[in-house]
Amino acid sequence: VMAELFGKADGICGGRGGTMHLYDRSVGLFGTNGIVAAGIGHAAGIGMSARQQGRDDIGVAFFGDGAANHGGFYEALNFAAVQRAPAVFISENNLYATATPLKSVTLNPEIASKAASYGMPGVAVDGNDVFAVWLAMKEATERARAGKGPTLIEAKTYRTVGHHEGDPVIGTYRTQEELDAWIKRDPIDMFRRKLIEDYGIADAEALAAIEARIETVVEQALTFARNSPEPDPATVRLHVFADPINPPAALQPRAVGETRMQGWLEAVRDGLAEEMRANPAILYFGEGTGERGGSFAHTKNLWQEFGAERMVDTPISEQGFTAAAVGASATGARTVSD
Ligand SMILES: Cc1ncc(C[n+]2csc(CCOP(=O)(O)OP(=O)(O)O)c2C)c(N)n1
Repeated sequence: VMAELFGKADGICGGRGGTMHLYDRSVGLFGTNGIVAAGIGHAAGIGMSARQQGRDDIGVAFFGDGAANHGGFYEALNFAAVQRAPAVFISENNLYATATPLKSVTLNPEIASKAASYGMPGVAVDGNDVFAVWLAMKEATERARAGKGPTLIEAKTYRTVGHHEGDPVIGTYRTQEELDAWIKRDPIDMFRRKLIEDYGIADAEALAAIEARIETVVEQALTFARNSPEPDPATVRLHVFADPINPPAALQPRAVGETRMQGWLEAVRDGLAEEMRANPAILYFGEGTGERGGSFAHTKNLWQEFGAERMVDTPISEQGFTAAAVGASATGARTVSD
């Protein structure tokens, strides 16, 4: 990760991602996202894809209070809820979207309460209390895995630094008093006190040893990143297009039965049916694709044949279900987004 932040060749994305597009499939990280709220729908699709493939993985999205005012949030939560997607949505409410106070951009700053609009549980927790967050996450995860659908968790917290390097910590939108009050509630200090004083399950010496170990790991990561080579300019076009573009196999017609003349809508439907029979990982997301079979009958009878879990009749939420399709396709499903 450190090498990635340095833009180096040994970074997890070869230096191409940086903080905005960190991606590491090996640990289940399906991308941080430069577009606020875009990852929320991905998590819905990641959960649906896992369910379809019989895995007990769930989709989890982290986002800010600012993202909770974005259309992507509303569309994704509604779609995830009605699909009972195995997913958890976590809004880290640090009170400000860059410099915009949450209470100045919504008359309902209680983010957890918005879950009720979609018929899913919304849980507000002290985001600086490690145990409270852990417990809320545990319950939400179990609920998702039990097939009961998604949960929205609002972790109430604060950012004690600027939004970005060079952002003044106080001044235009925050006061010194507010900052000081939150620094006193530093989550790591609170956790340390709880472990030592309340639960008596750690002592200061043991925690100091952990901290020293972390310092060493970070130092090693820095050295690794500094010594890593710059990406080779010759690879600049790598990952820009699929390689090869239009693989020949996909263009070869598969001979199935006799040739017959039909309208293109029927041909679309039959082509879809043929592919869906051959590949159980194909999911179809679209409006009106349920029992009725599509506005133009281009999915007629597919819902009856493949069931509602594969022929997903979506709300009118193109942003929500297209994002879900991206998440599902990144995790083993092949998704048609209509
Ligand atoms: C769709 C979109 N609009 C605007 C931006 C610019 N932008 C980047 S971060 C940010 C604030 C995000 O605030 P919040 O969602 O509360 O997350 P936080 O940074 O506090 O974790 C904005 C407006 C963006 N990246 N994407």
